[in-house]
Amino acid sequence: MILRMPLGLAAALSLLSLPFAARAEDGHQLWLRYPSAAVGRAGSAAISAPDTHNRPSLALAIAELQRGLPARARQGRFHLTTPADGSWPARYDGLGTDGFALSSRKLAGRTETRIAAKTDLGLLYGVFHYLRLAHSGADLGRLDLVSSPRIALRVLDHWDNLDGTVERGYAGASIWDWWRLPDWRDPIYTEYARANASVGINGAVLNNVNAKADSLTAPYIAKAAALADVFRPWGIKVYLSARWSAPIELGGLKTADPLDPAVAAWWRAKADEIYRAIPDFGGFLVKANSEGQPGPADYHRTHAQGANMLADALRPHGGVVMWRAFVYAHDNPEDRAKQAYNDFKPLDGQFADNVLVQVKNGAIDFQPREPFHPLFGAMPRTNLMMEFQITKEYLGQSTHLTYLGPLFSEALHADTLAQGKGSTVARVVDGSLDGHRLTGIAGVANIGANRDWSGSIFNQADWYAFGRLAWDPDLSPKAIAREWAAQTFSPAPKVVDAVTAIMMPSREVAVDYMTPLGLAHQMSVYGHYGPGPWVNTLARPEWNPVYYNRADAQGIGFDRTASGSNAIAQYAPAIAARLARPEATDEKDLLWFHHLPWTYRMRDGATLWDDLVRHYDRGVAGVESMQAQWQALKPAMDAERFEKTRVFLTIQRRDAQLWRDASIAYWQSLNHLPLPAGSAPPAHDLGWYKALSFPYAPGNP
Ligand code: GCV
Repeated sequence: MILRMPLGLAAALSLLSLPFAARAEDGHQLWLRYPSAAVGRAGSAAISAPDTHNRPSLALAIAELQRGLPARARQGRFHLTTPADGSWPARYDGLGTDGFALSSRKLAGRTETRIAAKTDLGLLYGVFHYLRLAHSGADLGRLDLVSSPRIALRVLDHWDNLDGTVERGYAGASIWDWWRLPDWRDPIYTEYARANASVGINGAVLNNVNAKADSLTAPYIAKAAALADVFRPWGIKVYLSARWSAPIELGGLKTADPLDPAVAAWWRAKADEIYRAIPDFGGFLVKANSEGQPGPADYHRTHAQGANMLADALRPHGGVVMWRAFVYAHDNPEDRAKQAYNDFKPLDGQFADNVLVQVKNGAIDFQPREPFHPLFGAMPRTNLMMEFQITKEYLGQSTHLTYLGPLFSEALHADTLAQGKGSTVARVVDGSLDGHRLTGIAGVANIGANRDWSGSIFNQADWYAFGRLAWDPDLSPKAIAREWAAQTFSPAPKVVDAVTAIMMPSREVAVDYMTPLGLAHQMSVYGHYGPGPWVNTLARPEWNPVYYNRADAQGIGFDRTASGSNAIAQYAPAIAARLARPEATDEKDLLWFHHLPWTYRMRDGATLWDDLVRHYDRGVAGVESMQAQWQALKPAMDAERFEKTRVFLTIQRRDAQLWRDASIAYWQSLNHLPLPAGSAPPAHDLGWYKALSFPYAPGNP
């Protein structure tokens, strides 16, 4: 079938069929702006594609191509094909499900572009990739590429509560309108699905891991089913966080013991009920025996026994269990960083084949920098999936510009050495290291009801980067920043260069002003936003910053060598040997692994104290430089997005100073050391910083 229509009309029609932002530059259109200058003028595009009857993903692919085709590609011809539609080139046989091939050539002065995929969803991904190239200024006349996702399940975890709040959410209320679902299907759901599909995300866990059993009741299953219906053509499956004690709370059982036949039967019936409403339901995500949540350990059963019981219930339907390894217990005096490994490593090989153990990138909790979690590489007979946090609980939340591409990439490229050099975390996660087929990666979503979705324009880049790295963990964060900047602002090289130059160092800048040299979890009690290195009053020891910094008159840092908690022994022997010696430890991780005197000599000859202060100074200077770089971009920016980012950078500058000054004031109250030459004293005394209070910080549970 050849579709030929004036592109102006095509664009108008597709705008009618998809919800569209009336206000132009408030960030709502994300990276999918397709600037009207490029698509709004008359012209014609010829698209040959199979009949779309009963092929909703194919229909979406065609509509998206019509909607987004830039002026310079308008005279071309496009062919969309799958093997079922004939004329399938043998060289594409190796394409994975969801993968696509893009090729183009000039024929009689016209560009012929072929988008080929094994599935209609692959075609949709191919179209999005074509448009990504088109709006990033690529040469569209000589394309020849194939691309398949390396990881099968590319999932957003929403920590959204049924009352509309979002735990650790900094972009307003939840976008799920549970109250009016399933009747009212807000157009935002389609926009959400489209944005995710554009970067290859194919799953959404709808509710918070701190789950309410209500999500598993019939009315809420019907609500989830309505969302699943909207998401389906975009290739997105829904999953639910399951509360372990639901058989008691909903089923009236006396126990949730996974080995009790009545409990297993309850879950089987529940799974059957869900699949009747959502035939392609993805499965359950479970937080068990962690931070007060119930779990199998309440009945002296292991995580594997718990996960496998649920997996049995889902297996007949093709569902999976994503079982979180984020566990630590208040009554366990062991170093918190060691507890998940201690619990899970002995269970390697015991998890069912439709279980994925979901491991955070580091062993504590989404800090500005953490060494990779030692479970990666330590459980070769288990499907391990990665959990990143896209929402920036510990990285300045919505107002600090801290691009997470480098953080994600750093974790994925860490070498576990589990099977010699090159045993990267990415190869554990994509299954290639240990031959796993069921693979997954999750990102805790940073999406809310704010017009700009993520609480700031630049936070959108973290959502984007997560999707792109989930598709291909080897993509460079810089290349991702460039393509995001081109689509979000302008493909003009000057703009792309300048925006990328702001983004790339930004995470390191935040590390510098918050938690340099391997410090971690120094955030205040008020929503993990500002500084609180002195805090020692929280209910559990490992919730207190002093637990992590261990600072006193003599020194600072957490000894995780053999003379301390010996957490380093959880890594491969060659890594542990390196980490045993401070002088062989990467200085970025120094105080994560070592307790050192303030006078310890760093590699550059400076004392640890002087170096620490310089890092704080560098952090503040880094924000100043981001401000100046942004200011210089003003002529190239629309007023609305320019101003919002400008103001946010002002907030970030103020916060960076606060972080620096408060931290230094506290360390000085312990070590009484002078500041290095050229470093200004904190603006206030320690008491002033301690007295600051921010009781209504957003996102707190
Ligand atoms: C969903 C941290 C956060 C909690 C979060 C928890 C988790 O502790 O502060 O809000 O709870 O991680 O990942 O389960």
